[in-house]
Amino acid sequence: MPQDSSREIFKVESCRICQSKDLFTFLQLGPTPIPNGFLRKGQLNMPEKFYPLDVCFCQKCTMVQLAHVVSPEVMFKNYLYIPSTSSTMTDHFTNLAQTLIQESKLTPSDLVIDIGSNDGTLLKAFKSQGIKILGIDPAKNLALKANAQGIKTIAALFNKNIAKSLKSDYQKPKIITATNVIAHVDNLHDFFEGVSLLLEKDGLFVAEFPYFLDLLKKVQFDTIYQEHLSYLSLTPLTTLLNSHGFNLTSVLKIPVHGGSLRIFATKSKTFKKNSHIANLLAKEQTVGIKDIRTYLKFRSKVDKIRHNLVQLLWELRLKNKRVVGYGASAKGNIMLNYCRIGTETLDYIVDSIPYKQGKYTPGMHIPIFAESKLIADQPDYAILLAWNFKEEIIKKHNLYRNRGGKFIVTIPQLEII
Ligand code: DWN
Repeated sequence: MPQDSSREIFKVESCRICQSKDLFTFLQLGPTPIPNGFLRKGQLNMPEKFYPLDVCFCQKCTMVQLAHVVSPEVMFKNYLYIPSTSSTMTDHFTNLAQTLIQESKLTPSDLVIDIGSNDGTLLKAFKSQGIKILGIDPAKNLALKANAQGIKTIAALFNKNIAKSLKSDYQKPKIITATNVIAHVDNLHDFFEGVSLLLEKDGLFVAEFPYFLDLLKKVQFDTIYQEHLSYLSLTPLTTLLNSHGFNLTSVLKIPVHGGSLRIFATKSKTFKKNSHIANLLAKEQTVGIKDIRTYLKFRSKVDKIRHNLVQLLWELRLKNKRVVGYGASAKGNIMLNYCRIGTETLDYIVDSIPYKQGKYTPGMHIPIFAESKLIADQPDYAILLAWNFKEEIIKKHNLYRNRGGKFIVTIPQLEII
């Protein structure tokens, strides 16, 4: 259903892939504030907007999706997530560009368009190899930053109309990439009509997104939030791609963001499929993505994580232990709001991003400081709220741990390291 941009939120009446109305809500995490909506001190006493966070699955095509859509205007107009703040993601995107240049035999006359290009981290890697690039991103603050660094970026939310205007102003791209984007798109049919219009006839569409089977297996419920409208698996995605004349040619499981999929799709008539596709589709069936019991089991695992975490923090408080948070991430804010963990439990959160330092987390209003405070203050425990960077973060803090400091990891299960 096309979004009425004048409305801030609306309820999903039918599946965004197959239009079925048979949507089963299996988890309710809300209401919560937008998890990237960090507050300045002066905003703490002002009214804060909370939005529902109900998750449902389509009993016809198995697409897992939020039951409400919050306007992209609310979420992306001033977007604070920047992948280049972590070496994990910078390395990841450099490798992706090199892989695509080699496998697609790109030459300097070829154009690559990145939808949801953010601060241009991926496009910089293509540009450094002499490939023509163009970014599209709805966040004006990020487009400004990317253009200032010589990464041509159009500040717009990609759709069929944008594709039409790009088609008249630019050559057809040989590759269109979309990393951590399609899960954020409400009108997926309009999106893929745009990709289909823009892409070179035998061109390649490459997308990356957190994989729903990883979310299910590792109980990554804190990655469920308003900007992630869909939680993608291959079964419904194949239905969607096929309906726009695309065929999956390859899929690859990758470790970023707790476990993601990289998919390759083309409209070319001459294509080879790799065997992983059939294997993963079969695995989705055996895991039971069509079975309501799968989702009810997931819900009880989520409640167990909440119970165990709150219980542990209570015990630590009774022992007068000092606990802080590490990584003011969107997922961390979902965890904190769902478990009602506030400044009564966490003194503060440390984070490497200057944007976030000096601000407060949405909903629970926990103050955010630079990472250096962890060493200066040496609290007893730090809850790792950015578990997707567990290795990178813990590797930095031998001194903190050698002095007796401990990290609490919550996902996929509670552990103290
Ligand atoms: O879809 C999205 C996924 C891909 O990532 C976006 N919607 C938003 C984002 O989710 P997030 O906010 O959970 O992002 P991060 O990048 O997982 O958050 C990590 C946080 O941890 C950042 O605020 C930076 C911080 N950090 C840190 O303090 N020290 C990160 C590293 C690597 C560090 O060493």
